Amino acid sequence: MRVCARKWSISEASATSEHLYLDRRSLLRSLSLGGVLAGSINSFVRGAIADEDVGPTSKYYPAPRNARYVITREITDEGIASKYNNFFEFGSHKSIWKLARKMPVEPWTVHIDGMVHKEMVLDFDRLLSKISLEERLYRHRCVEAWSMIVPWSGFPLADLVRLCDPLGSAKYIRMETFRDAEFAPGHRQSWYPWPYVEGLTLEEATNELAFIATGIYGKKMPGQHGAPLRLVVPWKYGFKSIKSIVRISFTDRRPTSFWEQVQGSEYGFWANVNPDVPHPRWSQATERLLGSGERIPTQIFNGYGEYVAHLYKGMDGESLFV
Ligand SMILES: Nc1nc2c(c(=O)[nH]1)N[C@H]1C(S)=C(S)[C@@H](COP(=O)(O)O)O[C@H]1N2
Ligand SMILES: [Mo]
Repeated sequence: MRVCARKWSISEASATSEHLYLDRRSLLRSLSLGGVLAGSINSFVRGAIADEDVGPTSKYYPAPRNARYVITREITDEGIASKYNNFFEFGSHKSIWKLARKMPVEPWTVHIDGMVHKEMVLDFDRLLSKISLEERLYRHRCVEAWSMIVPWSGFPLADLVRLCDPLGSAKYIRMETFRDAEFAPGHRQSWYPWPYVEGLTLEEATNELAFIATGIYGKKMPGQHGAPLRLVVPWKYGFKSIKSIVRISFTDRRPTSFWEQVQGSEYGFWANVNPDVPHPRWSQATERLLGSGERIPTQIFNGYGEYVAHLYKGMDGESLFV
């Protein structure tokens, strides 16, 4: 096991002290999850890497499957999904798993700031010890026209938003990935606007589909999939589902996401899946299923229109599908 206790750096100095803050009572109040939040704060071995089936959080998996989010098509083979990844911090090729799976993830903290009643630094392990996880089967559609069907474990983003206690005037949530040029070679590619940033409206973030995944395939999240916690917004192109989150900010200004800054005409803020709106350089009408390689029709909102189409009513002036 790799022994490494350093913390990931975040892009700006935080106004909050380094003291790890998580108020149990306010968490229990703000998360209406019922009486399941037992368990004590664990002591743990520092320096565990993400993909080992050991460490303080591995005991939470597998989580019970939520029957509301089941898909009839076959689940993508784990060995394939875990070796074909986008995680530009580790390089722009699809084999970043070899390096990313070794990323150190303990300790891991998430800074909560911006338009909130109280800024906080959440300790990931403590957070998990107080939340009940569930498993959801979701489709995932990359803007590059490949797709997969995977079982994520985690909890609704809406629960985390409630815990963060944003001001009534906040309109957007902005999320940021770690920065570490030593461990993640992509961060040395200075032409990219690091750190990776993504954003949603608060309405999107509190939609029932928006999910914080902490595991996949019934195990805790391996590094290449965005350990220890990543966003999953299955009705949008995959790049919106930001990995390895270290900061969550609330704001009244629409955040500029990483890919929007790189090439806004090809990767916009909304990025909702739509087979009828081609990418400027390729069609989005069909997708290649990882594993079988089968080509299948792409669906509007990636098949999740009944959950999310109402979010975009009356917004015809916006580029909702780029
Ligand atoms: N921080 C970060 N998050 C990211 C990316 C990335 O490069 N960096 N790639 C995105 C893209 S393009 C896709 S398709 C998905 C891929 O998730 P997976 O590798 O777990 O399948 O992660 C998204 N989240
Ligand atoms: Mo993607």
